[in-house]
Amino acid sequence: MDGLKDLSTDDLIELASRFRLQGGVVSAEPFGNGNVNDTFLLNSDTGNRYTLQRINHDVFKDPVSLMDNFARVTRHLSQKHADGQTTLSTLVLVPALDGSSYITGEEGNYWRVTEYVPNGLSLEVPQSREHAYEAARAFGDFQYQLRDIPGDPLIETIPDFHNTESRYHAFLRAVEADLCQRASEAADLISFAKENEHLATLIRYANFPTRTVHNDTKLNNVLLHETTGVGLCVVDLDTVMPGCALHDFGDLVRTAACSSEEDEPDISQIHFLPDRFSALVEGYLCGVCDLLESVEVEHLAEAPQVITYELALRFLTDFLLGDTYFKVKRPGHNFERARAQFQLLRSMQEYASQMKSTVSSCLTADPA
Ligand code: GN1
Ligand code: MG
Repeated sequence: MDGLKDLSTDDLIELASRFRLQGGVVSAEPFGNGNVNDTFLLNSDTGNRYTLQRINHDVFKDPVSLMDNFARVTRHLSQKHADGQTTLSTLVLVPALDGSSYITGEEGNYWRVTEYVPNGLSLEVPQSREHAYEAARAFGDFQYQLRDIPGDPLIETIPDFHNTESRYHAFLRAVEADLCQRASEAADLISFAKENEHLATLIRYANFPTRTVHNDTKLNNVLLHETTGVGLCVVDLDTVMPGCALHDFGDLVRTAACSSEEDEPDISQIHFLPDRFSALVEGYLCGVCDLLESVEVEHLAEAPQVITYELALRFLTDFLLGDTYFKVKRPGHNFERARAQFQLLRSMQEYASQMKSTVSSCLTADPA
């Protein structure tokens, strides 16, 4: 992708030197598990650490507006933290030498630097109910704090991002085109996707309040404190934009109430975890305070199915189109991701009525 693999440590250090860092950078290494952007951890000779990120402009078509969103969101959240309205911290942008929030590099790449968040634990699979609760409380609080971000609505960094119906149509087009002759191999997954078409229209933006939401609430996008497990900081802010609260809740459940990572190749290992789900509902309802309207609360139990279905469609579509969107680590990786998500969906469907009762009982529980 854009010759990135050819970047040496010296290249990264040169990019880093264009930002106002403490000390000189002595090392730069790949960091994190993002499927879209490229992230590096920088260490400076003064002991400071930073993350350097390339914004994938094939995916994010307007990085300048994206960075404007990023700066507005972090400014707002840091003010809330300073005012004592939230215990969560937020990412801190490090300005470039010219004061801008980003730099442009070769081949039209956009780069930014944030301060490294110390003591943060980023999990792929929750290790306990407490982790699930804290992660959900943090994402709920994130939505709550952003309810009054001043100014115009944020720019949509990816239009129709959680429009499941348009994701379904893109999937149908990919099956039809079958550019890479992979549809026969994926026949079972394609059939399952079509059988579940009703999920594509269950949660439409227009039917719910528009809020400023995160839109990529994978468990690994919230840092918990590595020893106490308490929520520290929500990260990965590129898709923070107007959207629907239910997608955030659903995507967290997809990743935090599942026994396995999202690309688990052995589907017999993949199960929905009802005890984690109840912790997520409790944590989310605590974090989000009184923000939600009844129409949102009524769909909390269904949202995880919708978003799991949506991700399965996106992975399958990318597989059919030749792996052009998500980074892949091996041949068939997107196929495995799609298969895993459909398996999780099957497991969630077995628990559908229990999920509804869990939400109802959390709502009626005495909040004190
Ligand atoms: C991408 O890059 P990462 O891992 O934070 C994707 C999300 C998916 C996720 C699946 C902009 O997020 O929507 O849920 O992969 N981000 C974008 O792992 O498409
Ligand atoms: Mg992301």
